[in-house]
Amino acid sequence: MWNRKIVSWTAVSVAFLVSVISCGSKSGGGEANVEEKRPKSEVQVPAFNADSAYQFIQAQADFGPRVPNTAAHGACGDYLAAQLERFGAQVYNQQADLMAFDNTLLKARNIIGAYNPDSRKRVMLCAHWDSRPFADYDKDPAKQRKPILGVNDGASGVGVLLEVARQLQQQAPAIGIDILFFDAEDYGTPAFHKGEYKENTWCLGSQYWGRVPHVSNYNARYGILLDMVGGKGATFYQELFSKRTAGKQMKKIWDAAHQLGFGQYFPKRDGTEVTDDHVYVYQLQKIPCVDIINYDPEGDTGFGDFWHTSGDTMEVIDRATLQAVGQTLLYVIYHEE
Ligand code: AHN
Ligand code: ZN
Repeated sequence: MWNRKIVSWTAVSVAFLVSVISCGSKSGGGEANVEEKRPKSEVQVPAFNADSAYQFIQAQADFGPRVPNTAAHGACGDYLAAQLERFGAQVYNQQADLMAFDNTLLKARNIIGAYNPDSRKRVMLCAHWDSRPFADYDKDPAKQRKPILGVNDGASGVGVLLEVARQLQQQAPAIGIDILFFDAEDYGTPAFHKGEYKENTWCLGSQYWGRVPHVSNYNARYGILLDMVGGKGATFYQELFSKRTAGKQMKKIWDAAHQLGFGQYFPKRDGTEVTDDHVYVYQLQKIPCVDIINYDPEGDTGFGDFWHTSGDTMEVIDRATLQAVGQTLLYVIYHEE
């Protein structure tokens, strides 16, 4: 009777001692920091939900064309800021009056959501949220001066990033993330314009942000821009300005896509050079930025038959493409340390 009690208490105290020792070797001493870093293979990457992204795209499309100086544009801007707020970001609204190619003054608004704002290790994710006031590549001349719905060209990138925001709230990555919705990207000089030529008429919102970032002394390791990332059978050939100025980051993204089985969407082949928001992020803030943009080597414009036409509607969107882009993005973000 007594013997058994002594034996069992001894067993308990030995077990306690072992646990103290093993705890001590984990959390104490100089090795702790080394041990706490998970090997990259063990990083848990959340699952991107393409249905959710699709709904965020539909919600934007439901406002109608989001052309600056219209009521739909204002309402959609409020919606986007509220969504970022709801998903736990610190939200900045940058209002600016920007001059268009035809001297129209655009009431523009960049919308920025910051996660882990105090971290100096940052990656910026961007997309433009405005839609084009003209369908200048429409086959029907009667439609060419009408605004487009901009579902792939505009809403797709924003929809993917809203789903990323939702994931960031549920599980924080090791770094800070800024989601930037640039305005007035797509108000560039239309094909039918006969007046005086003006430079830099595209990407007015990112040009403004490049001159006046949402916080002073802003910096990020690099950026990723999403443009037309929802089209069925989309191919993201390697855009050449990105390849030249952010080649290392581009390789990391394309390698991730291939590792995840999305290689057919991300050919490791040269596309063309595109004047897009990433150009101004790099030129004005010296932040390398990779443009993931649909490029169709067969088509007339290079961007797909829907591009700057009345056909840029929900019908061009395929959840499988959203999944490929969104999951690749999450993979890259959650592997940063
Ligand atoms: C030009 O056509 C000069 N740039 C294309 C940028 C763009 C427009 N992306 C979407 N719409
Ligand atoms: Zn466009």
